Amino acid sequence: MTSRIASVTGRQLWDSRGRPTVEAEVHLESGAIGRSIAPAGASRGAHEAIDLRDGGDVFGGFGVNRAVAGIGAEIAGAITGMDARDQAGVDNMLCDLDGTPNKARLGANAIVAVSMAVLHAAAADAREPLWRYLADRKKVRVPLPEIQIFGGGAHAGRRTDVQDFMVMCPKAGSFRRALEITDDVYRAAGRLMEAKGPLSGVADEGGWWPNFASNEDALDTLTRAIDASGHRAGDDVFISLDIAANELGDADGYTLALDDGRLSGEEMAARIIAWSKRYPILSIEDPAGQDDWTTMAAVTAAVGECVQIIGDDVLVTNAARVERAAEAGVCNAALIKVNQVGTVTEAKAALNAAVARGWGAIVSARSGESEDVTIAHLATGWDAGQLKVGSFTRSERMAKWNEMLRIEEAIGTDAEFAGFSAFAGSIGRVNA
Ligand code: 2PG
Ligand code: MG
Repeated sequence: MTSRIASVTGRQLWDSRGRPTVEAEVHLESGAIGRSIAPAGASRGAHEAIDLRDGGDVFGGFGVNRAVAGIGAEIAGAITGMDARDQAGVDNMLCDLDGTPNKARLGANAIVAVSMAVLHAAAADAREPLWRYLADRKKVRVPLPEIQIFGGGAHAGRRTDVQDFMVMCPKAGSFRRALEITDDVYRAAGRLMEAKGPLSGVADEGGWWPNFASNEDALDTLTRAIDASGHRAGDDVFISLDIAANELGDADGYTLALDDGRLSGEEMAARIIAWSKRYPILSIEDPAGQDDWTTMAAVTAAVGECVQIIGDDVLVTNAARVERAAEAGVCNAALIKVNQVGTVTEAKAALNAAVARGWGAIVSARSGESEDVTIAHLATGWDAGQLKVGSFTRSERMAKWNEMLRIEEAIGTDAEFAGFSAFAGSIGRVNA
């Protein structure tokens, strides 16, 4: 009875956008089993690891037959017999086997599914829930959620330029209470949207479809929704934005199609800084394109003492990029998406690099998701402090929030909600 890997298989499943995705299943000699499903992004950075898709006409080119075949053949051949508890050893083997800098040959979708399945198998072998296996007896906090109310950008036919309009409730005291408050805001926002005109359903991550005249109209409506929900904007509920500016341009300029067209990097920084002063904003992700570190650093220099500035496409969960970005004062928090880099070990290294710099860290879902709840366990077990999953509807999102409720319950009376402690430097203190 050992924790050695006995078999590795892959299969094609379907994700929340109805596209094929990869599931990996790992069996250990002890009988323990681990399974995990690869997520998929829509607003992707150029420096991300690359999924292997079949191309052609079938399933819009999104087929994963080649990725699945690679798991059952090459990957299984390489890691069968390895100890599942040696996550770094397995992940290094996966990287070496792939042999490309961006996982393009075997596919980040295949590699991430296998890497996470091995982790699940190791936790099952230790007879521990994954979060506790990762915490390794250290005390961990229950992460602060950021939850989408309106979804725009690449997730909603670009109806707004800004991609995610979210809320954070750092004073909630518990994860359970943060969800209750968010539900109040989500429903109040729905009523305001209905009053504006016909409600047009929801975007890719389940947030309300954004029928707005301008990006500021969305910010005004969200602020009003918070107040209408019976909570206080800028006190117990704050706004968090993912600008996903990589989709809007680069150092040569940005296009805010809903507002006034073309902005230079300097004008973009000025616009974001003005928003952060005018609205109860606590966190802003990717206010500039992936290689426009000048604009990003300008925003961080101006408001980084009181607003969290998160790097997503800018950092792509890459420890080396986190180090370089920290040197350049580009942001003060890192978004951590395992599939952006490809393996659990590399994602943890990026998180460690962020934490070592005193940054905030947010474990995040992708816009294409599934019932897989691994990220709830990573956010808790790694003590990241924050978790981003998408909106407060749709089961691929609710599965993660619900798993967090189970984890909070399992931690019991010991559970410490991260709240304002999740933020870098003075941000928590200034806003508390
Ligand atoms: C992001 C994510 C989640 P995607 O930009 O942070 O909202 O989107 O998975 O499409 O990259
Ligand atoms: Mg993002």
